[in-house]
Amino acid sequence: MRRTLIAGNWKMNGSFAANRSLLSEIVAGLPVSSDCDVLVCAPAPYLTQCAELLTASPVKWGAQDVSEHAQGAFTGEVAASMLVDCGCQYVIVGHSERRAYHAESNADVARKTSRALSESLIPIVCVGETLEQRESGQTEEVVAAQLQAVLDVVDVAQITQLVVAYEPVWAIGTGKTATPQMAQDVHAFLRQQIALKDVAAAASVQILYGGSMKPENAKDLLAMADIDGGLIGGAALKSADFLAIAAAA
Ligand code: 3PY
Repeated sequence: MRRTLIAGNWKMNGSFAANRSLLSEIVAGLPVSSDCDVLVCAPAPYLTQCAELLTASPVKWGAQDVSEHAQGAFTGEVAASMLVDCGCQYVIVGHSERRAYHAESNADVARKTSRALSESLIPIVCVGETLEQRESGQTEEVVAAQLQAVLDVVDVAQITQLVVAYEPVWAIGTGKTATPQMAQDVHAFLRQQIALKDVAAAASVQILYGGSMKPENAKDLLAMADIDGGLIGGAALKSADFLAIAAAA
């Protein structure tokens, strides 16, 4: 049985003051559920604040990106070991905004995934197609290539330490959401792709849906057989919305 993961992706939002309010409201309002994990992925400068405010709570924290390099002369980069130092357990890799605005390729995402795993950080590997790709019938081809690049660099034991997030690019920050069935179809396809490498690992990998998940659609999305949680953008910045999504899980 797979646990549900409700993960907030704060993107480049927040301040010490705003985070303090948001996190204290989340901690105070968290539903008591033993099969749902709650995670916030904060901008790097706030990870130590997350450690300070969340250590005594069940809420986990993680980062939004990681360097593929271990350490050294890489100005501006943040190493996986540094994220671990800040208490992170997870890191998002290959979000479509990084693929689009920072030209991250499937190979880059695979190297970041390997680096995260080598430091025992759980990578949340994002895959997803653009509107143009969906409309031209390329969804499966695109997400399969994105996923395969990662599967090629991990061994079977490591697959079970991955989280995959299906985030259709056309549903990110647009308010549009995939219908539960559209999302389920892609999640089932991704799980089949993993099963080609290892059936048992495929059954245990968490696959999250991301892309305008909000309180109004969370229950129906999370009810689908292969949707094991959400990677939540805008709604993760409002405690009431984030808590409502966690309660729907
Ligand atoms: C969104 O929901 O907009 C996201 O990009 C979540 O990662």
